[in-house]
Amino acid sequence: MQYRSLGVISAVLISLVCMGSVLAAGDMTKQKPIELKVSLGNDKNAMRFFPDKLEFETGKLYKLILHNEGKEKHYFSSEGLAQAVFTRKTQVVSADGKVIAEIKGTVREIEVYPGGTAEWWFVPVKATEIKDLKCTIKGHAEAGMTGLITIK
Ligand SMILES: [Cu+2]
Repeated sequence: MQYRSLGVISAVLISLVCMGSVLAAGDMTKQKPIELKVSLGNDKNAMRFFPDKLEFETGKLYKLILHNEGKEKHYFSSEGLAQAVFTRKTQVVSADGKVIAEIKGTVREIEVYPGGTAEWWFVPVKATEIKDLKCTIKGHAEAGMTGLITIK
């Protein structure tokens, strides 16, 4: 009899714990973000994304840190990525690492000035291959500023 009630109590506790984790996973934008840094140009090559092959997984929260190490401004532009993610927010970061602006709403393109940093927080919602990542400044994509994004 005692063992039986222990069994029932354990079953109830186990279900409560499971429900808790199900509820916690319900809001995918509240996870601890996976950080990924992309440099827009650097001193060796001003016309490239480093890295230029990006991989994400659906259902995980990412903090994509776009930092311009070069001497001219660049765009991180991808209609395909914009359509495959849910954007939680975008942040503008000052030179000393403080968040100085937070923008809500969908994102398609981010322009980052020399030395500047922007963070795009998003959750991929669609598995796909995206080939339209580029810098939209005239001549930059042609010079090699393009990239490939895979969402698994
Ligand atoms: Cu550019």
